[in-house]
Amino acid sequence: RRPTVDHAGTMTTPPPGAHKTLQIEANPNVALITGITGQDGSYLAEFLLGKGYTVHGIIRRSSSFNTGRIEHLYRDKHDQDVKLFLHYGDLTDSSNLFHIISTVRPSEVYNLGAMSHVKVSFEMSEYTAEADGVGTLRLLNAIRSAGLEKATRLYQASTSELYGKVQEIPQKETTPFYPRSPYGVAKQYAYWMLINYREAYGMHLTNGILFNHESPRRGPTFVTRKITRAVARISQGKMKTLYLGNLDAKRDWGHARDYVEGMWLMVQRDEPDDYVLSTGECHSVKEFCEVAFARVGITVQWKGAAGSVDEIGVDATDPSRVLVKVDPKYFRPTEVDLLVGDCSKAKKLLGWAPKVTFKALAEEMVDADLAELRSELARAGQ
Ligand code: NDP
Ligand code: GDR
Repeated sequence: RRPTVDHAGTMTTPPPGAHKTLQIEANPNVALITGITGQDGSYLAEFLLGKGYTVHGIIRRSSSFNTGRIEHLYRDKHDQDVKLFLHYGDLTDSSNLFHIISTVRPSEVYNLGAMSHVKVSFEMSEYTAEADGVGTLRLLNAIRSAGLEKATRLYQASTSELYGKVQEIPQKETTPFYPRSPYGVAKQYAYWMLINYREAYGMHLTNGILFNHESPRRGPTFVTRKITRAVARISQGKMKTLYLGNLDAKRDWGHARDYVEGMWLMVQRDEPDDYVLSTGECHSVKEFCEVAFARVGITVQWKGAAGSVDEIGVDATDPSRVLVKVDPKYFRPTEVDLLVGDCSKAKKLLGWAPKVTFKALAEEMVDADLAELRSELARAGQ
């Protein structure tokens, strides 16, 4: 009857015989990743394979290929020494999750699967609650039902969106939450389910409260990638103007590759806990545009009333060339104005620190989009 310290710092000891369940052993060095086809899932799979893990991933059935980000890792299962296995599944399907968990018996689960777009969550609020909120509960219950509650550790992709409306700057593990979207609220449900199951059943469950992290593999509708793809196209004369929403939103942007290492470090700790990962630096959407355009030799100058829908970004050497315009359709019904994290706890306890700077991140993304566009154009004979 191991005593545990709860979220409020109180020591609790379960009563004798409490929650006795059949306990099954997990397969050592076997990880299961939900959301393996996403940005983080692909970097995490690479990282874990590099550490010698056998990696299982859950993929969704789709009418077109959705495994582009992990194609370079995948080998035919008939080959020898295959270490990556994919399973069809979905966080909205309990029996499927139970089947996968009980057959794979992973020692570590990384729950990265989610409807992860904040703006889209206003349009698909119920589905977002199902996948991001209740989906996490389904996964926890699958682990318990499979008898793995003492054997399997789980990482939950929690988010700086939990902080939402600014309560404190910078935001850290103790900052109160005030989510501002159906996505944020669904993730808050998942966050607290983890803490409840940790305290109720002594499970090794960790919330990583990660601030925005990007890469050349970032989905093209998130603002950074939308900007870097447009910058590449504008520089090659394939696009004239980029339409964005709130130019003044401020975010703490890091590199996804750095952040997946932090996820793994959290899971390796003897005791489960919750950690912020961030860079501690905050930049606006406008600043991201400036650095990205500078990479292709264009200086952006902002004109019109700052913060209004009439503000535009023009080419400083040819002001008739409008590079950026505001389209209110990209505004959110409720916005998160400013996020900047304090990751001192992760630095101290995990020895984690971000390596890639804001400028280097934006430049890497522009370079990758330029290279991709050039090869597309070459293929098309242009
Ligand atoms: P992506 O949107 O790139 O990837 C999301 C993944 O989840 C994809 O593999 C997607 O599959 C899968 N998925 C979506 N819905 C379901 C479902 N119902 N069942 C199973 N899988 C599903 O997100 P990121 O890689 O950027 O983020 C990973 C996680 O971290 C997400 O949970 C996100 O909310 C969270 N997060 C992300 C941050 C960031 O800045 N990137 C910051 C903080 C948290 P498919 O490819 O088929 O669409
Ligand atoms: P975010 O990322 O909402 O922080 O969620 P996103 O890149 O979508 O938006 C960042 C900020 O940019 C503003 N913005 C725009 N955003 C988009 N997508 N498109 C635009 O045209 C645009 N113009 C301005 C937004 O209003 C916002 O303020 C990401 C996701 O990865 C979540 O899953 C994750 O939890 C959080 O980061 C941390």
